Amino acid sequence: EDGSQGWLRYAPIANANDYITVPSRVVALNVTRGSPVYTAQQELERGIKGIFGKQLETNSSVTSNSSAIIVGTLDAYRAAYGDLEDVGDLLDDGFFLSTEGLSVIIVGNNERGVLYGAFEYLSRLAQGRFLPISTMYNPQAPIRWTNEWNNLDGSIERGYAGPSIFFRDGFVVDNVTRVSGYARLLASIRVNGIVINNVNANATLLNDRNLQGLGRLADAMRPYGIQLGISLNFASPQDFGGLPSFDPLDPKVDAWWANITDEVYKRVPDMAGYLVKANSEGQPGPLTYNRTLADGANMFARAVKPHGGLVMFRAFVYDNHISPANWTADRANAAVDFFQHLDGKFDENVVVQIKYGAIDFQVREPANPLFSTLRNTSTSIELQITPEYFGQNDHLVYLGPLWKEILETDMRADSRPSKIKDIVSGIRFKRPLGGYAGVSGVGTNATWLGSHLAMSNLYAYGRLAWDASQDAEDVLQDWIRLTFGFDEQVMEIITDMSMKSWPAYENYSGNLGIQTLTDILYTHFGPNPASQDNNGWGQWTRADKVSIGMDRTVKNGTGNAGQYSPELASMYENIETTPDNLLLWFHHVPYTQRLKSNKTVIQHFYDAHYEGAATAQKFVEQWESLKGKVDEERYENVLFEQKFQAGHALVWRDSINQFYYNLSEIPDVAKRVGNHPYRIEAEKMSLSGYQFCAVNPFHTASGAM
Ligand code: BDP
Repeated sequence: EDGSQGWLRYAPIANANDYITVPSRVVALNVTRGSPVYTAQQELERGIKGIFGKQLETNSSVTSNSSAIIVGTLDAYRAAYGDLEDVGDLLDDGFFLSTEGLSVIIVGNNERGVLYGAFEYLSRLAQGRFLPISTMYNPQAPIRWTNEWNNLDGSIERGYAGPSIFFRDGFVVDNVTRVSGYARLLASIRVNGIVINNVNANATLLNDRNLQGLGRLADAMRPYGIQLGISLNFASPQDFGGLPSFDPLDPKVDAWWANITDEVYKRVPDMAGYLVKANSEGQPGPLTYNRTLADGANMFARAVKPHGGLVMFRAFVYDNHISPANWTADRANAAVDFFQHLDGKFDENVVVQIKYGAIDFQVREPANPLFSTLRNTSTSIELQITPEYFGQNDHLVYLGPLWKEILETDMRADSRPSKIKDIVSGIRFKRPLGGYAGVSGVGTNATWLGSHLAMSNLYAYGRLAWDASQDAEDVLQDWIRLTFGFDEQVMEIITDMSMKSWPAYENYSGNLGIQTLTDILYTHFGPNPASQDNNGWGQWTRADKVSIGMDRTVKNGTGNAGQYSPELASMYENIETTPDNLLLWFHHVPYTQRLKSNKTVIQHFYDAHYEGAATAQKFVEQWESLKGKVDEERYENVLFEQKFQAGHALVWRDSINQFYYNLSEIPDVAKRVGNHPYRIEAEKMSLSGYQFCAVNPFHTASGAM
């Protein structure tokens, strides 16, 4: 069990044949190799073989008194067998699955839907869900993509699972086996697009050899109904094309993009579209020429339009040289400041892709106010599967509950129900497009993400992108059953650990909306609260001797609260009505400020850090209770990670508490902070072969005072 099959293990179910009789034959209504319907047939053979030990017959047709698993598009089904009742209105990618009759019927509105239906059927069987059903499944949004921040040299920005599966040494890889394997996993959770390269894009992706390579990658994904997309560097016409400018309103630049886009589509006729990060963190963009972001986005939109492509234009636009001395500057305002006046000015095939929070994938952020600001522009939400700010897979953090909380947030636009999930599906503002982007981080590590338990995040991402109304714990439990089997204790323990993991991580990292408090300048790993101020990136805590938090009120602060709809704005404007977990996001308060729990802010910091770290210690014992119930390979691997997390949670706890104790000089009422009788300080040990060196940040070191 090296994790390479993810949740598609198709482990045998003891006596499965006693519970259900699956048909002995599969009839695919398209047997062209490489078509998703053909893939569905292959997957059914593989799955039924694994779960039931039974080899399906293929290449036969069905007669009225024999049973089969029939897979095909609705049109193909009707042509072969006449009408099918009860199907309902299938949308693109939707499907109908019926296991109630003699035959199992899996029909999709398109071929991709057929494949999704086959995976759904297999997932039910693999989970022992044998009760007959006839159900229609439709997606909530058309765009369900991953974003892979892969560099051409094979490294992955914010990836923690080894080198890229797409690129090596400047070029697309030759061997695409792993890419097919990834496409298979993603198709099973109904993801339909992969943007393969980093948003900090390198224009040499567009050279001839790489364009050929893109064709190869798209060919590997197509049997799984997954379309390829690419990230572009805005300055490509100049840096790569040799033009004197990259001004989006320069006709020569426009022509250059039209031409290179034609070249891309020659190799990848069904390319999904472009993803663009512009004028952000040093990346080039239209503002260089005093053009608007819409001018920039629409230039790409014109180029892909004849080919049916989309432009995902990122709202993550900000200047990373913000003056920390400027108390009214606020990076959280940037998205609305840059995009509000452009609402309605984007071409119809442009989607503005918005990170879930106003800053950057932090442990706790209010939903990005841009979601309710853009009414005449299609939008999508960007979630991060790769846990950049969440312990980078050395800590267990199941993100399903965080994503759910954001997706269920009601933005109250025009005082009407306006949940984020209904905004990005296009329903709330009646937009034709919308959806999800998940920043993945998959690499060549056998486990895909670098950790067995982290795969629940990839799984949950696909499931929620298809239907955000699903419960994060239910989704998790499906994943556990598929990944670890049916043992009740395994189910109970992994559920408990996973569901406690985000609150635990929040407790021992940054509380009350102060942000994650990681090292902010580069690694984003481990505690470094001091780095959160006096940097140009605008992730600030404004902590001093007596007070902490960003004042984002309209009355005295940066005005960020006012970017929300009036109901939310007035809630965030007042300390009394701001939820405790966002208090320091919106307000600058004394450490002695009382919370709704009646604790002071500083005492809450101390207590939460002890609680969170204690939960992480317990994860080790909990996991150890599964010895013998989980195969040795995964058991040892996860145990190693949990021990690391337990230790690192203590480092987090002590450094954050010590840091704010040093700053505020307010003692912990429980007298724990600064007092570590159990600890053996390195300075007190006699070790041979070691030498002293300064640790940065100092408060993560032993004996730091
Ligand atoms: C930040 C990452 C950085 C990305 C950036 C982005 O640290 O590596 O390039 O987001 O989303 O969180 O563009």
